[in-house]
Parts: sequence; structure tokens; C-alpha cells
Amino acid sequence: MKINKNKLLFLVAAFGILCIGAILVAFIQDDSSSVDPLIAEKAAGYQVATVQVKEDGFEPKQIELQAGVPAKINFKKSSRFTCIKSMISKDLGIIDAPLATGNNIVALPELKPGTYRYHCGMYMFDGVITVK
Ligand SMILES: [Cu+2]
Repeated sequence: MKINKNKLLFLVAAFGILCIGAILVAFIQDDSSSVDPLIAEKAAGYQVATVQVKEDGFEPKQIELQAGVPAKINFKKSSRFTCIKSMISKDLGIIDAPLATGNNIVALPELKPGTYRYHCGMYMFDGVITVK
């Protein structure tokens, strides 16, 4: 009887340690994704923009870029509760850029003025890039 009680205590303690470990790992991951990777890209001469990937689509839905300057866009997914797993743009020649939780940098070449559309892999949500 006594051994069983000890075993139970050990299991409870082991489970508790695992839980704390999982929480710590989640915090560390959040911390690393909170550093803005676009600071370095901007310093390297790119024009930069951030688009949030949310439960209800891309935000902002429209961004503006300057013509003739290569761009880096961070499709930042802060929430795991979104069905958006990739982005596609016929206009930009992007076949299927995967969007994972955290930062997703999509590189764009020098663009001509115009309107470029993109959407999620399931054609549920869309966004617009206006180049001037
Ligand atoms: Cu979807």
C-alpha cells in the first residue's frame, strides 16, 4: 500500500514538472518570435511591412509599397487559431508560401506600380498590395 502511494506521488510530481516545462518552452518560443526580424531587413535596404495573420484573415487587408524597391513582408501569425496555413498570389508569382506560427518573411522583387492580390491557401481570405 505504501509503495503504491509513493508511486502515485512520483507520478504527480513528474506530471507537474512536465507541465512547468511545457509552459516554459511556450514562453521561450513566444519571446523569440517577438523580436522583429524586419529591423535587419530594413537595414539591408529592403522596404518592409508586417501583415498579421489572424483568425478572420489578413490585417491590414491592404498595404502600400513603393515601386522599384525590393520588399520583405512579414506575415506574422500570433494565433494558432487560424486556418490560414499558406498564402498564394498569381499576381506576384507566389505558388504556395507556407505560413507557420511566428514570423514568415516573404521576399518580393522590385515591382511596377499596380495592384497585386494574394489570398490564403484555401481562397477564404484575401489581401491587396498596392504599389505606387
Ligand atoms: Cu481557411
